[in-house]
Amino acid sequence: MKKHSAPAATGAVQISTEQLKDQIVRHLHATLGTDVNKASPKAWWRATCAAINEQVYDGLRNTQRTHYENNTRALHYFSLEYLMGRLFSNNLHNLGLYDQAKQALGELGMNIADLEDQEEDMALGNGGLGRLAACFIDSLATLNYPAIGYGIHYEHGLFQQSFQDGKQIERPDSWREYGNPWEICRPESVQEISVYGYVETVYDLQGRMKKVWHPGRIIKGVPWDIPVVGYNGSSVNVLRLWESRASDFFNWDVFNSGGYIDAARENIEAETISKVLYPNDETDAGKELRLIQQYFFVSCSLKDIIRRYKRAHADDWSEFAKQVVIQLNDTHPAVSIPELMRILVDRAEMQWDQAWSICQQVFAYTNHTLLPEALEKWPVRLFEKVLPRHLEIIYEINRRFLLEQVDVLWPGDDEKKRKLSIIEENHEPMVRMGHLSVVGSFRVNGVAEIHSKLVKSDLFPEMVALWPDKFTNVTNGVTPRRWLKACNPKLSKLLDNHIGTAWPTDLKQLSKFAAFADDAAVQDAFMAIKQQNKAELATVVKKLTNIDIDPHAIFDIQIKRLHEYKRQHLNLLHILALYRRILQDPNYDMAPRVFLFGAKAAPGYKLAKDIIYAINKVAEKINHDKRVKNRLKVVFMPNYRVTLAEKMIPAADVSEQISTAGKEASGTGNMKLALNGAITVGTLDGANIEIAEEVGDENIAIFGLTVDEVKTLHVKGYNSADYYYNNPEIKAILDWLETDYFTPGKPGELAAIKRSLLEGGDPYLVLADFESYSKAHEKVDHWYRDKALWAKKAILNTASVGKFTSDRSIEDYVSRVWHLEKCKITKN
Ligand code: GPK
Repeated sequence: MKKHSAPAATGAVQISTEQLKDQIVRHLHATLGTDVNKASPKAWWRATCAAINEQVYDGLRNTQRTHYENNTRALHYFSLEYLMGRLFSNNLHNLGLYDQAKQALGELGMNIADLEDQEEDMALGNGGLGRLAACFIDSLATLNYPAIGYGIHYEHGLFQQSFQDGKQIERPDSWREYGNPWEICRPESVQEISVYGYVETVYDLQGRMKKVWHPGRIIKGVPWDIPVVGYNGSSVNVLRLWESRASDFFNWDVFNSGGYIDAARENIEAETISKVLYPNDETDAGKELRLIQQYFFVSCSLKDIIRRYKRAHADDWSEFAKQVVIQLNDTHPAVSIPELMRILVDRAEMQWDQAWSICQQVFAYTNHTLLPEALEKWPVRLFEKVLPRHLEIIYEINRRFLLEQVDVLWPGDDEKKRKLSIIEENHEPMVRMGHLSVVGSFRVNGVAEIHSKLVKSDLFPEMVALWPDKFTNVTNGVTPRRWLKACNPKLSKLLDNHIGTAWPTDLKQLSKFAAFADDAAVQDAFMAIKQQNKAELATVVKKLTNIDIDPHAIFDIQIKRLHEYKRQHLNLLHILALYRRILQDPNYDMAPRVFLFGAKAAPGYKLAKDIIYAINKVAEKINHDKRVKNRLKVVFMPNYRVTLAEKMIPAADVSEQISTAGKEASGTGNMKLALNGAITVGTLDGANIEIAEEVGDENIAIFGLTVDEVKTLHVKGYNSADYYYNNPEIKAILDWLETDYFTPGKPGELAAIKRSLLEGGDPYLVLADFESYSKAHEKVDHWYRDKALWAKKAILNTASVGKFTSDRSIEDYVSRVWHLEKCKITKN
């Protein structure tokens, strides 16, 4: 076996363990006002963060100076969500200081893992879209691209989930109640933004018409900067998050009694804007506060960008589109398009055409879903109330679009105009944010090959006819620093020893590991690591749920938001089928399996909550049934989040990626699990298709209808009842759910699932895919019984998924969309 030396962190920070110890102790004294002999774990954690920050801030200063000196073009990522998780171990790994910090803390009598557990997750996102943003800013910094992430500094991130008698309970997440060591408040860069009010038409001395917006409310945006440390101490970029406050302009100085109380009320209203993240994933909340959130952060961010631009260019706008590119992470920040138009036309007094040309060179839009309920639309009425001037600008954008584009290609075709109009003319007129985003952007991308195809064919076919070159694909990716190196240190060491240490920034190197797929010693080492990771997860499971699971069983994991289209209930039906087979045949032969779930349901999503409840109730029954003889266990992990994902993913044998074909835009959990050696049971949907291409058909268990078959079935007319009446197993399971078998004394409590699949018409084709899914699992069961075969497949999964690094996604964006130059950071 070839041995490689330990990772030599090239650009990494140089500091001795002794110096690191001194820094930690110094911060314990000088920053925390405590001492080694009485400091709490929290104080130790904070002191260590402060010591880490000394290195981080060096990098931050160097990066900002270098970018400024080189007058670099920069990417501005606009996202309502950043699902960052913890930063402690991430920052240490990226600085190349993890092992050293572990050593230093050890010598000080502290265990680094205990300190890591002091940190709250920074959960400023719902799921895939928010975590993608976090992976992207890691890759941007690692690849030395000038970039800044803009978003909202939510006081409360995604709710904390617990179960009470199996039902989801939500509690507020107060991640920074006692401060957050990773953020820097920048009062010198405060912005003020306006909402509400009315628009006045005035004429200047030359008789030119001008629109003047008289806002009803002014709100202050306070920026908080989170340094984003690139791997190997390359760039340190910034995530800038805006917190809303009442403007100073209003009112604490109104000191008569009535005024004072009114001022306090306005204060509260202003601060409400950044109070809480909307917990809906892929549903349009349609609430006034949400629109204000979107506008608030977009307006603050654009003003921030323009302030920075003007430092170098004053009022000369000719370089703006060369310096600035803005990526819209879904339509959530799409109000930036009329906002930039307003700034250019109303404020900078630019001609419309020139302003529009700038906009169309600056914005690019990523679509993350085709689900109709996720496509944002705002009632015109609401827009008019909150952003009256922006509505006028949208009307003008639309008027010109319909006249100069649509009517030119389809003269006199009112049907086309109706379909393409940014304004949906229905009973209640709506602003279509997807249409606005496509019209206002120079590039539009989907997030996996199939999804990008469907964006073109099903969502915006006429827009493709108008602008064929506007549309492209960038398949998602995940950062291998967090999702392999940091979360799976044992596997990382094994890889270092066999393929060298370059893989964290050159993930295609993993393919070299395929050469060891048949090597018995490597197979043993690989499976021994999986076994240890499973044992560690079993301890976590015991602590969180008090359920005992056997680390020798297959760990079969489905972790993602709870959604009908993701079909956790298909997984549940299969579990019920296995349980029933065991009850019917006490000798039913199956490799022991533990089914693990992690998922939050949007608080208002009734059926999603019903599914959580059903899984919990079925779990209770199965886990206590002696007849099962430990062949089957079911665990629903509470409060699934990034930190839990980091413990579950390295322990997974099987990865459940079972969405109805055509519904999952890409998925990114699928990538993380395969990277850590899990075998995918999946449909030909989203990035699963590309994973199958990479790992080969014999190393993945594909099942179910394809996108084309789904379409055909819907056209033909799908009748779920046929499957219920024709498949006795399906019938028995669904009928079972109606009894009180799983909810003693309370029959019917789990019946909503059956109803949705029968009366509800089974819109996600659960019953149609059930049999094929069950077969795929039988195949997996057989594979697992052959230890060498399984090890080989697992190794080949890890070795084959180098494509799915977010570094590759970023390089694709750079060449297809952003056209940035790398900027090597110089030290001074
Ligand atoms: C898509 F539209 C949305 C949304 O509101 N939230 C969200 O997390 C996900 N997504 C897709 O569902 C995933 O398939 C995809 O991998 C992820 O975005 C990142 O692109």
